[in-house]
Amino acid sequence: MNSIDKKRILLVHPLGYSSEQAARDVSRLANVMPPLGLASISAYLLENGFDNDIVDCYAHPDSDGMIREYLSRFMPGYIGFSCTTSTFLDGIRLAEMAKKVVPGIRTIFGGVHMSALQKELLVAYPVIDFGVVGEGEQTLLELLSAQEGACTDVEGLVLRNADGDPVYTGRRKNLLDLNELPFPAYHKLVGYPEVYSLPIFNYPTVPNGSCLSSRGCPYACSYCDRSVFNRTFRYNSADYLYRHMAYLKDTYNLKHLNFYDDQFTFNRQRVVDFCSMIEEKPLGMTFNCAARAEHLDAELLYLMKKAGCWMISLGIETGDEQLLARHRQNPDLAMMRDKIELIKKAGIRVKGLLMMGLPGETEESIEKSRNYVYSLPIDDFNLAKFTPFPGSPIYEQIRNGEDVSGDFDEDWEKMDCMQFRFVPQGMTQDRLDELFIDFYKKHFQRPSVLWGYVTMLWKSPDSWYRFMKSLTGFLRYARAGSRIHEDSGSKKRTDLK
Ligand code: B12
Repeated sequence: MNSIDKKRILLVHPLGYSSEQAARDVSRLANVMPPLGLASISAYLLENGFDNDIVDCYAHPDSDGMIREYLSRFMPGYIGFSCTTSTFLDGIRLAEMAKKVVPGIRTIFGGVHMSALQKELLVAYPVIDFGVVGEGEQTLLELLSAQEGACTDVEGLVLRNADGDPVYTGRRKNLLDLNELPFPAYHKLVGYPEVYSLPIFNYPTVPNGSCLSSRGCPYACSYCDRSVFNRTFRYNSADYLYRHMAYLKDTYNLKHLNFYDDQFTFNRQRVVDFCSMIEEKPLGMTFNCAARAEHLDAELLYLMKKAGCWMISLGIETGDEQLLARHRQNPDLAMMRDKIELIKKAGIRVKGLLMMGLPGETEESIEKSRNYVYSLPIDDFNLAKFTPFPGSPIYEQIRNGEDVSGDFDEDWEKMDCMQFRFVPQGMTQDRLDELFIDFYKKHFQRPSVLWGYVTMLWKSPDSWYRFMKSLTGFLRYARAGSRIHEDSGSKKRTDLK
Protein backbone atom coordinates (compact mmCIF):
# COMPACT_ATOMS: atom_id res chain seq x y z
CA MET A 1 0.00 0.00 0.00
CA ASN A 2 1.15 3.57 -0.77
CA SER A 3 2.20 5.76 2.11
CA ILE A 4 0.67 9.15 2.81
CA ASP A 5 1.96 11.99 0.63
CA LYS A 6 2.49 14.88 3.05
CA LYS A 7 3.18 17.30 0.22
CA ARG A 8 -0.26 16.87 -1.31
CA ILE A 9 -3.69 18.20 -0.41
CA LEU A 10 -7.12 17.68 -1.95
CA LEU A 11 -9.24 20.83 -1.82
CA VAL A 12 -13.00 20.29 -1.76
CA HIS A 13 -15.93 22.64 -2.26
CA PRO A 14 -18.90 20.69 -0.84
CA LEU A 15 -22.32 20.80 -2.45
CA GLY A 16 -24.37 21.15 0.72
CA TYR A 17 -27.09 18.63 0.00
CA SER A 18 -27.76 15.51 -2.07
CA SER A 19 -27.08 15.36 -5.78
CA GLU A 20 -30.77 14.56 -6.50
CA GLN A 21 -31.72 17.80 -4.79
CA ALA A 22 -29.07 19.64 -6.79
CA ALA A 23 -30.96 18.82 -9.97
CA ARG A 24 -33.98 20.63 -8.51
CA ASP A 25 -32.19 23.54 -6.86
CA VAL A 26 -33.27 26.69 -8.59
CA SER A 27 -30.23 28.69 -7.42
CA ARG A 28 -27.95 26.09 -9.02
CA LEU A 29 -30.00 26.10 -12.21
CA ALA A 30 -29.52 29.84 -12.43
CA ASN A 31 -25.93 30.19 -11.30
CA VAL A 32 -22.87 27.99 -10.79
CA MET A 33 -19.76 29.92 -9.79
CA PRO A 34 -16.24 28.64 -9.33
CA PRO A 35 -14.82 28.55 -5.78
CA LEU A 36 -12.32 31.34 -6.36
CA GLY A 37 -10.98 31.22 -2.79
CA LEU A 38 -9.94 27.59 -3.27
CA ALA A 39 -8.53 28.31 -6.73
CA SER A 40 -6.40 31.08 -5.22
CA ILE A 41 -5.13 28.79 -2.46
CA SER A 42 -4.41 26.10 -5.03
CA ALA A 43 -2.28 28.46 -7.15
CA TYR A 44 -0.38 29.71 -4.09
CA LEU A 45 0.40 26.17 -2.91
CA LEU A 46 1.49 25.07 -6.39
CA GLU A 47 3.85 28.04 -6.56
CA ASN A 48 5.32 26.92 -3.24
CA GLY A 49 5.82 23.26 -4.11
CA PHE A 50 2.66 21.61 -2.76
CA ASP A 51 0.74 19.41 -5.16
CA ASN A 52 -2.99 19.77 -4.97
CA ASP A 53 -6.24 19.28 -6.81
CA ILE A 54 -9.73 20.72 -6.45
CA VAL A 55 -13.03 18.89 -6.44
CA ASP A 56 -15.91 21.32 -6.84
CA CYS A 57 -19.00 19.36 -5.83
CA TYR A 58 -21.18 22.38 -6.59
CA ALA A 59 -20.27 22.13 -10.27
CA HIS A 60 -20.13 18.32 -10.22
CA PRO A 61 -22.86 17.22 -7.78
CA ASP A 62 -22.08 13.50 -7.88
CA SER A 63 -18.51 13.76 -6.63
CA ASP A 64 -18.29 11.34 -3.69
CA GLY A 65 -16.89 8.61 -5.95
CA MET A 66 -14.37 11.02 -7.45
CA ILE A 67 -13.15 12.04 -4.00
CA ARG A 68 -12.82 8.44 -2.80
CA GLU A 69 -10.92 7.47 -5.92
CA TYR A 70 -8.55 10.42 -5.62
CA LEU A 71 -7.87 9.67 -1.97
CA SER A 72 -7.17 5.98 -2.59
CA ARG A 73 -4.94 6.74 -5.54
CA PHE A 74 -2.88 9.66 -4.24
CA MET A 75 -3.09 9.17 -0.45
CA PRO A 76 -2.84 12.92 0.25
CA GLY A 77 -1.71 13.91 3.72
CA TYR A 78 -4.43 16.56 3.91
CA ILE A 79 -7.93 17.31 2.72
CA GLY A 80 -9.24 20.88 2.90
CA PHE A 81 -12.87 21.99 2.79
CA SER A 82 -14.21 25.41 1.87
CA CYS A 83 -17.58 25.89 3.51
CA THR A 84 -20.30 28.43 3.89
CA THR A 85 -22.86 27.83 6.64
CA SER A 86 -25.21 25.88 4.38
CA THR A 87 -22.47 23.58 3.05
CA PHE A 88 -20.64 23.00 6.33
CA LEU A 89 -22.37 19.79 7.43
CA ASP A 90 -21.84 18.27 4.01
CA GLY A 91 -18.15 19.07 4.51
CA ILE A 92 -18.25 17.19 7.81
CA ARG A 93 -19.83 14.17 6.09
CA LEU A 94 -17.06 14.19 3.47
CA ALA A 95 -14.36 14.61 6.13
CA GLU A 96 -15.66 11.51 7.89
CA MET A 97 -15.61 9.65 4.61
CA ALA A 98 -12.03 10.79 3.92
CA LYS A 99 -10.82 9.52 7.32
CA LYS A 100 -12.23 6.09 6.46
CA VAL A 101 -10.47 5.97 3.09
CA VAL A 102 -7.13 7.37 4.34
CA PRO A 103 -7.02 6.84 8.13
CA GLY A 104 -4.04 9.18 8.73
CA ILE A 105 -5.35 12.07 6.65
CA ARG A 106 -5.61 15.48 8.38
CA THR A 107 -8.77 17.48 7.76
CA ILE A 108 -8.69 21.27 7.44
CA PHE A 109 -11.74 23.52 7.27
CA GLY A 110 -11.68 27.08 5.96
CA GLY A 111 -14.12 29.65 4.60
CA VAL A 112 -16.75 31.86 6.17
CA HIS A 113 -18.38 29.40 8.56
CA MET A 114 -15.09 28.36 10.16
CA SER A 115 -13.90 31.97 10.27
CA ALA A 116 -17.04 32.95 12.15
CA LEU A 117 -17.37 30.13 14.66
CA GLN A 118 -13.74 29.08 15.14
CA LYS A 119 -13.09 26.93 18.27
CA GLU A 120 -16.77 26.13 18.68
CA LEU A 121 -16.63 23.98 15.57
CA LEU A 122 -13.63 21.96 16.76
CA VAL A 123 -15.43 21.30 20.03
CA ALA A 124 -18.57 20.02 18.27
CA TYR A 125 -16.88 18.14 15.40
CA PRO A 126 -13.97 15.88 16.37
CA VAL A 127 -13.42 15.02 12.71
CA ILE A 128 -11.94 18.50 12.11
CA ASP A 129 -8.21 18.55 12.78
CA PHE A 130 -7.56 22.20 11.85
CA GLY A 131 -9.61 25.28 11.18
CA VAL A 132 -8.27 28.24 9.22
CA VAL A 133 -9.65 31.64 10.19
CA GLY A 134 -9.46 34.42 7.60
CA GLU A 135 -7.49 34.21 4.38
CA GLY A 136 -6.11 30.77 3.66
CA GLU A 137 -3.07 31.08 1.40
CA GLN A 138 -0.28 31.78 3.90
CA THR A 139 -1.85 29.93 6.82
CA LEU A 140 -2.31 26.74 4.84
CA LEU A 141 1.18 26.90 3.37
CA GLU A 142 2.70 27.36 6.83
CA LEU A 143 0.56 24.57 8.25
CA LEU A 144 1.58 22.12 5.51
CA SER A 145 5.23 23.13 5.90
CA ALA A 146 5.28 22.96 9.72
CA GLN A 147 7.00 20.11 11.51
CA GLU A 148 4.59 17.86 13.42
CA GLY A 149 3.74 19.59 16.70
CA ALA A 150 5.02 23.04 15.63
CA CYS A 151 1.71 24.33 14.33
CA THR A 152 1.05 26.58 17.31
CA ASP A 153 3.37 29.12 15.65
CA VAL A 154 1.08 29.38 12.63
CA GLU A 155 -1.17 32.43 12.83
CA GLY A 156 -4.83 32.14 11.82
CA LEU A 157 -5.17 28.55 12.93
CA VAL A 158 -7.57 26.68 15.22
CA LEU A 159 -6.09 23.40 16.46
CA ARG A 160 -6.15 21.11 19.49
CA ASN A 161 -3.60 21.33 22.30
CA ALA A 162 -2.05 18.32 24.06
CA ASP A 163 -5.18 17.96 26.19
CA GLY A 164 -7.35 17.88 23.09
CA ASP A 165 -8.85 21.33 23.76
CA PRO A 166 -9.20 23.71 20.83
CA VAL A 167 -6.92 26.73 20.79
CA TYR A 168 -6.86 29.64 18.36
CA THR A 169 -3.53 31.21 17.43
CA GLY A 170 -5.12 34.58 16.57
CA ARG A 171 -5.58 36.59 13.38
CA ARG A 172 -2.70 36.95 10.96
CA LYS A 173 -0.88 40.21 11.48
CA ASN A 174 0.67 40.64 8.04
CA LEU A 175 -1.67 39.99 5.18
CA LEU A 176 -0.63 39.16 1.65
CA ASP A 177 -0.01 41.83 -0.94
CA LEU A 178 -2.73 40.89 -3.42
CA ASN A 179 -0.54 42.00 -6.33
CA GLU A 180 1.89 39.24 -5.49
CA LEU A 181 -0.66 36.46 -5.63
CA PRO A 182 -0.59 34.20 -8.67
CA PHE A 183 -3.84 34.18 -10.65
CA PRO A 184 -6.29 31.56 -9.31
CA ALA A 185 -5.56 28.03 -10.60
CA TYR A 186 -8.49 27.96 -13.01
CA HIS A 187 -6.93 24.91 -14.67
CA LYS A 188 -7.57 22.92 -11.47
CA LEU A 189 -11.33 23.44 -11.82
CA VAL A 190 -12.50 20.49 -13.88
CA GLY A 191 -14.57 21.65 -16.86
CA TYR A 192 -13.68 25.34 -16.46
CA PRO A 193 -15.14 27.52 -17.91
CA GLU A 194 -17.97 25.51 -19.52
CA VAL A 195 -19.42 23.96 -16.35
CA TYR A 196 -19.79 27.37 -14.74
CA SER A 197 -22.52 29.84 -15.53
CA LEU A 198 -23.44 33.32 -14.43
CA PRO A 199 -27.01 34.09 -13.38
CA ILE A 200 -29.47 34.01 -16.27
CA PHE A 201 -30.00 37.44 -17.88
CA ASN A 202 -26.85 38.74 -16.18
CA TYR A 203 -24.44 38.63 -19.10
CA PRO A 204 -24.40 39.47 -22.79
CA THR A 205 -22.12 36.77 -24.16
CA VAL A 206 -20.57 33.36 -23.61
CA PRO A 207 -18.11 32.02 -22.63
CA ASN A 208 -18.07 34.12 -19.48
CA GLY A 209 -16.70 33.81 -15.99
CA SER A 210 -16.34 35.35 -12.60
CA CYS A 211 -13.39 37.08 -11.07
CA LEU A 212 -12.21 38.88 -7.96
CA SER A 213 -10.01 41.95 -7.82
CA SER A 214 -10.25 42.97 -4.17
CA ARG A 215 -10.97 41.59 -0.73
CA GLY A 216 -13.14 42.95 2.01
CA CYS A 217 -15.48 45.82 2.67
CA PRO A 218 -15.03 48.57 5.26
CA TYR A 219 -18.75 48.93 6.01
CA ALA A 220 -20.54 47.11 8.81
CA CYS A 221 -24.06 46.21 7.75
CA SER A 222 -25.99 44.22 10.34
CA TYR A 223 -26.68 41.26 8.07
CA CYS A 224 -23.24 40.82 6.54
CA ASP A 225 -20.69 38.27 7.66
CA ARG A 226 -17.29 39.94 7.76
CA SER A 227 -15.35 37.23 9.52
CA VAL A 228 -12.97 36.30 6.68
CA PHE A 229 -11.70 39.75 5.75
CA ASN A 230 -12.87 41.81 8.73
CA ARG A 231 -13.52 45.44 7.79
CA THR A 232 -10.48 45.81 5.56
CA PHE A 233 -10.29 46.63 1.88
CA ARG A 234 -7.32 45.41 -0.14
CA TYR A 235 -7.17 45.35 -3.88
CA ASN A 236 -5.27 44.37 -6.99
CA SER A 237 -3.69 47.27 -8.82
CA ALA A 238 -5.21 48.40 -12.12
CA ASP A 239 -2.27 46.79 -13.88
CA TYR A 240 -2.79 43.41 -12.16
CA LEU A 241 -6.50 43.61 -12.90
CA TYR A 242 -5.85 44.31 -16.57
CA ARG A 243 -3.37 41.43 -16.81
CA HIS A 244 -5.80 39.10 -15.05
CA MET A 245 -8.54 39.93 -17.54
CA ALA A 246 -6.17 39.55 -20.46
CA TYR A 247 -5.09 36.16 -19.11
CA LEU A 248 -8.69 34.95 -18.94
CA LYS A 249 -9.30 36.20 -22.46
CA ASP A 250 -6.15 34.62 -23.92
CA THR A 251 -6.37 31.33 -22.04
CA TYR A 252 -10.11 30.64 -21.98
CA ASN A 253 -11.46 33.06 -24.56
CA LEU A 254 -13.78 34.61 -21.95
CA LYS A 255 -15.81 37.45 -23.38
CA HIS A 256 -17.49 38.70 -20.24
CA LEU A 257 -16.55 38.77 -16.55
CA ASN A 258 -18.57 39.22 -13.40
CA PHE A 259 -16.54 40.82 -10.64
CA TYR A 260 -17.75 39.47 -7.31
CA ASP A 261 -15.85 42.08 -5.29
CA ASP A 262 -17.97 43.54 -2.51
CA GLN A 263 -16.92 47.07 -3.53
CA PHE A 264 -15.41 47.18 -7.01
CA THR A 265 -15.28 50.99 -7.11
CA PHE A 266 -14.24 51.67 -3.51
CA ASN A 267 -10.87 52.96 -4.72
CA ARG A 268 -11.92 55.34 -7.48
CA GLN A 269 -8.45 55.98 -8.91
CA ARG A 270 -7.84 52.27 -9.43
CA VAL A 271 -10.97 52.03 -11.58
CA VAL A 272 -10.07 55.18 -13.51
CA ASP A 273 -6.60 53.74 -14.26
CA PHE A 274 -8.04 50.39 -15.23
CA CYS A 275 -10.54 52.02 -17.61
CA SER A 276 -7.80 54.03 -19.32
CA MET A 277 -5.70 50.89 -19.76
CA ILE A 278 -8.64 49.22 -21.47
CA GLU A 279 -9.18 52.26 -23.63
CA GLU A 280 -5.54 52.25 -24.70
CA LYS A 281 -5.41 48.52 -25.33
CA PRO A 282 -8.94 47.11 -25.62
CA LEU A 283 -9.49 43.49 -24.62
CA GLY A 284 -12.82 43.03 -26.37
CA MET A 285 -14.47 42.02 -23.10
CA THR A 286 -17.40 43.32 -21.10
CA PHE A 287 -17.84 43.14 -17.34
CA ASN A 288 -20.29 43.45 -14.43
CA CYS A 289 -19.47 44.58 -10.95
CA ALA A 290 -21.08 45.39 -7.63
CA ALA A 291 -20.70 48.77 -6.00
CA ARG A 292 -22.09 50.90 -3.24
CA ALA A 293 -24.10 53.86 -4.52
CA GLU A 294 -21.88 56.30 -2.59
CA HIS A 295 -18.88 55.20 -4.66
CA LEU A 296 -20.28 56.05 -8.09
CA ASP A 297 -20.39 59.33 -9.99
CA ALA A 298 -21.25 60.42 -13.52
CA GLU A 299 -17.66 60.76 -14.74
CA LEU A 300 -16.61 57.39 -13.38
CA LEU A 301 -19.68 55.70 -14.85
CA TYR A 302 -18.93 57.19 -18.24
CA LEU A 303 -15.39 55.78 -18.13
CA MET A 304 -16.66 52.40 -16.96
CA LYS A 305 -19.19 52.21 -19.77
CA LYS A 306 -16.45 52.99 -22.30
CA ALA A 307 -14.32 50.24 -20.77
CA GLY A 308 -17.11 47.67 -21.28
CA CYS A 309 -19.17 47.78 -18.09
CA TRP A 310 -22.45 45.99 -18.88
CA MET A 311 -24.20 45.85 -15.51
CA ILE A 312 -23.74 47.17 -11.98
CA SER A 313 -25.35 45.53 -8.95
CA LEU A 314 -26.31 47.76 -6.05
CA GLY A 315 -27.27 46.68 -2.56
CA ILE A 316 -30.61 48.41 -2.02
CA GLU A 317 -31.72 45.90 0.65
CA THR A 318 -35.12 47.47 1.38
CA GLY A 319 -37.20 50.38 0.21
CA ASP A 320 -38.26 51.25 3.75
CA GLU A 321 -35.85 53.93 4.93
CA GLN A 322 -36.55 53.41 8.62
CA LEU A 323 -35.87 49.71 8.36
CA LEU A 324 -32.75 50.40 6.33
CA ALA A 325 -31.47 52.79 9.01
CA ARG A 326 -31.66 49.97 11.51
CA HIS A 327 -29.38 47.79 9.41
CA ARG A 328 -26.88 49.87 7.46
CA GLN A 329 -25.03 53.16 7.36
CA ASN A 330 -26.16 56.03 5.14
CA PRO A 331 -29.74 54.86 4.53
CA ASP A 332 -30.58 57.40 1.84
CA LEU A 333 -33.12 56.14 -0.68
CA ALA A 334 -33.24 59.44 -2.61
CA MET A 335 -29.47 59.26 -3.16
CA MET A 336 -29.90 55.63 -4.24
CA ARG A 337 -32.49 56.65 -6.83
CA ASP A 338 -30.22 59.45 -8.15
CA LYS A 339 -27.30 57.05 -8.52
CA ILE A 340 -29.45 54.48 -10.31
CA GLU A 341 -30.54 57.16 -12.73
CA LEU A 342 -26.90 58.12 -13.32
CA ILE A 343 -25.98 54.53 -14.09
CA LYS A 344 -28.84 54.23 -16.55
CA LYS A 345 -27.84 57.53 -18.16
CA ALA A 346 -24.36 56.14 -18.68
CA GLY A 347 -25.95 53.24 -20.60
CA ILE A 348 -25.19 50.56 -18.01
CA ARG A 349 -27.77 48.05 -16.74
CA VAL A 350 -28.68 48.08 -13.04
CA LYS A 351 -29.49 45.16 -10.81
CA GLY A 352 -30.90 45.79 -7.34
CA LEU A 353 -30.04 43.45 -4.49
CA LEU A 354 -32.79 43.22 -1.90
CA MET A 355 -33.73 41.31 1.19
CA MET A 356 -37.00 40.39 2.80
CA GLY A 357 -37.59 39.44 6.42
CA LEU A 358 -35.01 41.60 8.24
CA PRO A 359 -35.57 42.16 11.96
CA GLY A 360 -38.18 44.91 12.08
CA GLU A 361 -39.83 43.88 8.80
CA THR A 362 -43.63 44.20 8.66
CA GLU A 363 -46.31 43.90 5.99
CA GLU A 364 -46.12 47.69 5.65
CA SER A 365 -42.35 47.78 5.17
CA ILE A 366 -42.63 45.07 2.50
CA GLU A 367 -45.30 47.11 0.74
CA LYS A 368 -43.08 50.21 0.92
CA SER A 369 -40.14 48.26 -0.40
CA ARG A 370 -42.13 46.88 -3.29
CA ASN A 371 -43.44 50.29 -4.29
CA TYR A 372 -39.96 51.78 -4.11
CA VAL A 373 -38.40 49.01 -6.18
CA TYR A 374 -41.11 49.13 -8.83
CA SER A 375 -40.64 52.87 -9.12
CA LEU A 376 -36.93 52.57 -9.91
CA PRO A 377 -35.54 52.31 -13.43
CA ILE A 378 -33.72 49.06 -12.60
CA ASP A 379 -33.40 46.23 -15.09
CA ASP A 380 -33.33 43.32 -12.71
CA PHE A 381 -33.39 42.54 -9.04
CA ASN A 382 -32.63 39.73 -6.67
CA LEU A 383 -34.70 39.32 -3.55
CA ALA A 384 -33.01 37.17 -0.90
CA LYS A 385 -34.69 35.76 2.17
CA PHE A 386 -32.88 37.39 5.09
CA THR A 387 -30.82 34.88 7.07
CA PRO A 388 -28.78 35.71 10.18
CA PHE A 389 -25.37 34.24 9.36
CA PRO A 390 -22.74 33.50 12.00
CA GLY A 391 -20.21 36.30 11.84
CA SER A 392 -22.78 39.00 11.12
CA PRO A 393 -23.54 41.57 13.83
CA ILE A 394 -27.23 40.65 13.84
CA TYR A 395 -26.45 36.97 14.47
CA GLU A 396 -24.52 37.89 17.58
CA GLN A 397 -27.36 40.11 18.80
CA ILE A 398 -29.97 37.41 18.22
CA ARG A 399 -27.80 34.76 19.82
CA ASN A 400 -27.03 36.70 22.97
CA GLY A 401 -30.59 37.89 23.37
CA GLU A 402 -30.02 41.58 22.52
CA ASP A 403 -32.32 41.27 19.53
CA VAL A 404 -35.60 39.55 20.27
CA SER A 405 -37.51 40.88 17.31
CA GLY A 406 -38.27 37.49 15.78
CA ASP A 407 -37.84 33.72 15.86
CA PHE A 408 -34.69 32.20 14.47
CA ASP A 409 -34.53 28.53 13.54
CA GLU A 410 -30.79 27.97 13.22
CA ASP A 411 -30.62 25.02 10.89
CA TRP A 412 -27.34 25.40 9.04
CA GLU A 413 -28.13 23.26 6.01
CA LYS A 414 -31.21 25.31 5.32
CA MET A 415 -29.50 28.69 5.73
CA ASP A 416 -29.15 29.29 2.01
CA CYS A 417 -31.25 32.47 1.66
CA MET A 418 -33.86 30.46 -0.20
CA GLN A 419 -35.96 29.92 2.92
CA PHE A 420 -37.07 32.13 5.78
CA ARG A 421 -35.21 30.78 8.81
CA PHE A 422 -35.85 34.03 10.69
CA VAL A 423 -39.45 35.16 11.12
CA PRO A 424 -39.90 38.74 12.36
CA GLN A 425 -42.42 39.31 15.14
CA GLY A 426 -45.97 39.69 13.91
CA MET A 427 -45.32 37.67 10.76
CA THR A 428 -45.45 33.97 9.87
CA GLN A 429 -43.26 31.98 7.53
CA ASP A 430 -46.23 31.23 5.27
CA ARG A 431 -47.14 34.89 5.02
CA LEU A 432 -43.55 35.85 4.24
CA ASP A 433 -43.47 33.23 1.51
CA GLU A 434 -46.70 34.57 0.01
CA LEU A 435 -45.38 38.12 0.05
CA PHE A 436 -42.09 36.97 -1.44
CA ILE A 437 -43.78 35.28 -4.39
CA ASP A 438 -46.09 38.24 -4.79
CA PHE A 439 -43.10 40.62 -4.95
CA TYR A 440 -41.72 38.74 -7.95
CA LYS A 441 -45.09 37.97 -9.54
CA LYS A 442 -46.22 41.59 -9.66
CA HIS A 443 -42.80 42.59 -10.98
CA PHE A 444 -43.09 40.17 -13.89
CA GLN A 445 -46.62 41.30 -14.66
CA ARG A 446 -45.48 44.83 -15.52
CA PRO A 447 -45.32 45.46 -19.30
CA SER A 448 -42.02 47.39 -19.07
CA VAL A 449 -40.41 44.47 -17.25
CA LEU A 450 -41.72 41.92 -19.72
CA TRP A 451 -40.40 44.05 -22.56
CA GLY A 452 -37.01 44.15 -20.81
CA TYR A 453 -36.91 40.36 -20.87
CA VAL A 454 -37.95 40.28 -24.52
CA THR A 455 -34.98 42.53 -25.36
CA MET A 456 -32.77 39.90 -23.75
CA LEU A 457 -33.49 37.77 -26.83
CA TRP A 458 -30.86 39.83 -28.61
CA LYS A 459 -28.98 41.28 -25.62
CA SER A 460 -28.32 37.90 -24.00
CA PRO A 461 -29.54 35.07 -26.27
CA ASP A 462 -27.74 32.41 -24.25
CA SER A 463 -29.78 33.39 -21.18
CA TRP A 464 -33.01 32.64 -23.01
CA TYR A 465 -31.65 29.31 -24.14
CA ARG A 466 -30.77 28.37 -20.54
CA PHE A 467 -34.03 29.73 -19.22
CA MET A 468 -36.07 27.57 -21.59
CA LYS A 469 -33.94 24.54 -20.75
CA SER A 470 -34.57 25.00 -17.01
CA LEU A 471 -38.16 26.17 -17.27
CA THR A 472 -39.68 23.21 -15.43
CA GLY A 473 -37.31 23.76 -12.49
CA PHE A 474 -38.22 27.44 -12.26
CA LEU A 475 -41.94 26.71 -12.47
CA ARG A 476 -41.65 24.10 -9.74
CA TYR A 477 -39.90 26.65 -7.55
CA ALA A 478 -42.52 29.30 -8.28
CA ARG A 479 -45.24 26.84 -7.24
CA ALA A 480 -43.49 25.38 -4.22
CA GLY A 481 -42.02 28.65 -2.99
CA SER A 482 -39.43 28.09 -0.32
CA ARG A 483 -40.32 24.47 0.26
CA ILE A 484 -37.85 23.16 -2.25
CA HIS A 485 -35.30 22.20 0.41
CA GLU A 486 -37.73 21.23 3.15
CA ASP A 487 -37.20 17.51 2.61
CA SER A 488 -33.45 17.66 3.14
CA GLY A 489 -33.78 15.94 6.53
CA SER A 490 -30.96 18.07 7.85
CA LYS A 491 -29.95 18.18 11.49
CA LYS A 492 -30.41 21.32 13.48
CA ARG A 493 -27.44 23.02 15.04
CA THR A 494 -28.88 22.39 18.48
CA ASP A 495 -29.19 18.64 17.77
CA LEU A 496 -25.49 18.51 17.03
CA LYS A 497 -24.10 19.96 20.19
C1 B12 B 1 -19.08 34.85 -5.04
C2 B12 B 1 -20.00 34.49 -3.91
C3 B12 B 1 -20.95 33.53 -4.14
C4 B12 B 1 -21.03 32.77 -5.42
C5 B12 B 1 -20.15 31.55 -5.42
C6 B12 B 1 -19.59 31.09 -4.11
C7 B12 B 1 -18.48 30.13 -4.31
N1 B12 B 1 -18.64 29.18 -5.17
O1 B12 B 1 -17.45 30.26 -3.70
C8 B12 B 1 -22.53 32.40 -5.47
C9 B12 B 1 -23.23 33.54 -6.15
C10 B12 B 1 -22.87 31.10 -6.18
C11 B12 B 1 -22.83 32.39 -3.99
C12 B12 B 1 -23.83 31.66 -3.44
C13 B12 B 1 -24.15 31.73 -2.12
N2 B12 B 1 -23.63 32.56 -1.23
CO1 B12 B 1 -22.13 33.67 -1.55
N3 B12 B 1 -20.73 34.84 -1.72
C14 B12 B 1 -19.89 35.12 -2.66
C15 B12 B 1 -18.93 36.22 -2.26
C16 B12 B 1 -19.46 37.55 -2.80
C17 B12 B 1 -17.48 36.04 -2.71
C18 B12 B 1 -16.87 34.69 -2.35
C19 B12 B 1 -15.42 34.73 -2.73
O2 B12 B 1 -15.04 34.21 -3.75
N4 B12 B 1 -14.62 35.45 -1.92
C20 B12 B 1 -13.24 35.70 -2.17
C21 B12 B 1 -12.35 34.57 -1.69
C22 B12 B 1 -10.90 34.93 -1.91
O3 B12 B 1 -12.62 34.44 -0.33
P1 B12 B 1 -13.14 33.10 0.34
O4 B12 B 1 -13.97 32.33 -0.59
O5 B12 B 1 -13.72 33.45 1.64
O6 B12 B 1 -11.81 32.28 0.58
C23 B12 B 1 -10.75 32.70 1.41
C24 B12 B 1 -10.91 32.28 2.89
O7 B12 B 1 -12.24 32.11 3.31
C25 B12 B 1 -10.12 31.04 3.03
N5 B12 B 1 -10.72 29.76 2.68
C26 B12 B 1 -11.84 29.49 1.99
N6 B12 B 1 -11.97 28.16 1.84
C27 B12 B 1 -10.93 27.57 2.42
C28 B12 B 1 -10.59 26.24 2.53
C29 B12 B 1 -9.43 25.90 3.20
C30 B12 B 1 -9.04 24.47 3.30
C31 B12 B 1 -8.63 26.91 3.77
C32 B12 B 1 -7.40 26.55 4.50
C33 B12 B 1 -8.97 28.25 3.66
C34 B12 B 1 -10.12 28.58 2.97
O8 B12 B 1 -9.06 31.27 2.12
C35 B12 B 1 -9.57 31.88 0.93
C36 B12 B 1 -8.52 32.69 0.25
O9 B12 B 1 -7.91 33.60 1.12
C37 B12 B 1 -19.01 36.14 -0.70
C38 B12 B 1 -18.70 37.41 0.04
C39 B12 B 1 -17.21 37.61 0.12
N7 B12 B 1 -16.82 38.80 -0.09
O10 B12 B 1 -16.43 36.68 0.34
C40 B12 B 1 -20.44 35.64 -0.51
C41 B12 B 1 -20.78 34.73 0.68
C42 B12 B 1 -19.69 33.69 0.82
N8 B12 B 1 -22.00 34.07 0.26
C43 B12 B 1 -22.84 33.95 1.17
C44 B12 B 1 -24.09 33.31 1.02
C45 B12 B 1 -25.07 33.46 2.15
C46 B12 B 1 -24.40 32.59 -0.13
C47 B12 B 1 -25.66 31.75 -0.36
C48 B12 B 1 -26.14 30.92 0.81
C49 B12 B 1 -26.74 32.70 -0.80
C50 B12 B 1 -27.54 32.36 -2.02
N9 B12 B 1 -28.63 31.65 -1.88
O11 B12 B 1 -27.18 32.78 -3.08
C51 B12 B 1 -25.18 30.84 -1.50
C52 B12 B 1 -24.53 29.55 -0.95
C53 B12 B 1 -23.76 28.81 -1.99
C54 B12 B 1 -22.94 27.70 -1.44
N10 B12 B 1 -23.01 26.55 -2.08
O12 B12 B 1 -22.25 27.83 -0.45
C55 B12 B 1 -22.34 34.51 2.48
C56 B12 B 1 -21.92 33.34 3.37
C57 B12 B 1 -22.43 33.48 4.76
C58 B12 B 1 -22.35 32.17 5.43
N11 B12 B 1 -21.90 32.20 6.66
O13 B12 B 1 -22.71 31.15 4.91
C59 B12 B 1 -21.19 35.42 2.04
C60 B12 B 1 -20.03 35.53 3.02
C61 B12 B 1 -21.80 36.83 1.79
C62 B12 B 1 -22.14 37.54 3.08
N12 B12 B 1 -21.32 38.41 3.56
O14 B12 B 1 -23.17 37.30 3.66
N13 B12 B 1 -21.97 33.15 -3.33
